[in-house]
Amino acid sequence: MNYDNILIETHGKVRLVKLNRPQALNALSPELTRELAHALDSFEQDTEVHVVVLTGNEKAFAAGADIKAMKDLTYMQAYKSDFITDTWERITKFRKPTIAAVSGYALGGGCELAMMCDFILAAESAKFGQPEINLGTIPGAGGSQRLTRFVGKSKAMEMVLTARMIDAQEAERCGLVSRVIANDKLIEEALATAQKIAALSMPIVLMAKEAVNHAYEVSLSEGIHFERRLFHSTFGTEDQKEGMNAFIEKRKPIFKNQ
Ligand code: DAK
Repeated sequence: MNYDNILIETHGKVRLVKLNRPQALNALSPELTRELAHALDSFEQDTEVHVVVLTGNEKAFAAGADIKAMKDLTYMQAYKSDFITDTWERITKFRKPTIAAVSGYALGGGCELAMMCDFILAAESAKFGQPEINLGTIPGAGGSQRLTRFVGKSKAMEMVLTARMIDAQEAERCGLVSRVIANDKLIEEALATAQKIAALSMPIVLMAKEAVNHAYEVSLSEGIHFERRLFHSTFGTEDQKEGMNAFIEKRKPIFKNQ
């Protein structure tokens, strides 16, 4: 498939995916989300790919779903086609780590897409918001649910009800982003972070991601039980033996992803 709306760069085992509709502040059109889903499918199959970094440009990560593409939808069209659900949800099922590197606007579906990644690194210029209420609609890709889990009810409610945007510093304070990075260092730092993960044991990284994600779905005791079982299973891997032996022998581990 040829991609017209995303750009892909290869950095060793890391793929940098750039949303690329600058003329529309990277508004997430159905074509763009289809291309993104297709690229994720191919990365999932490719054992050479360990981590994906998703980014936009300096002005916008993404200013939301494409309003021009959806404004005339009828209820029946949206409901019967389950409007763009499958392509949007692809990233939530992606097993390998994903990092959102956000500069500029991450609004509506843009904020939701960033939240679907495993963590968010924000440039100082980043602005997050769920402004759908201004358009006469509400968040449709999980914003009301994921934002509330990230930042708590009060701030999520204020953002969803008033469309107020928060800047990178506020987003870091309330736990929406893991770190704020100087504007000109964002991609460098996101790639360095991704490379660090890519150098680890892939199956163990997948288990760690699965364990953290489980915390969102189940009770604490069930989550801890799940984590314990995964932890025990790491002792069945060659990479656990290599990691612990390398520590004792004061050398760098050589993981074989086995
Ligand atoms: N859609 C389409 N075009 C957009 C856009 C968007 N979301 N945001 C910006 N653009 C376009 C503008 O129309 C303009 O195009 P031209 O007029 O030049 O042709 C160009 O990008 C530059 O935008 P501005 O001229 O407005 O730039 P400013 O710097 O003045 O303002 C802004 C930047 C980000 C404050 C402003 O563009 C803005 O407010 N944009 C809209 C933000 C917004 O309301 N976002 C939420 C959209 S609703 C779902 C999945 C997802 C969703 C729903 C369901 N399912 C899985 C079911 C998501 C819904 C949404 O995101």
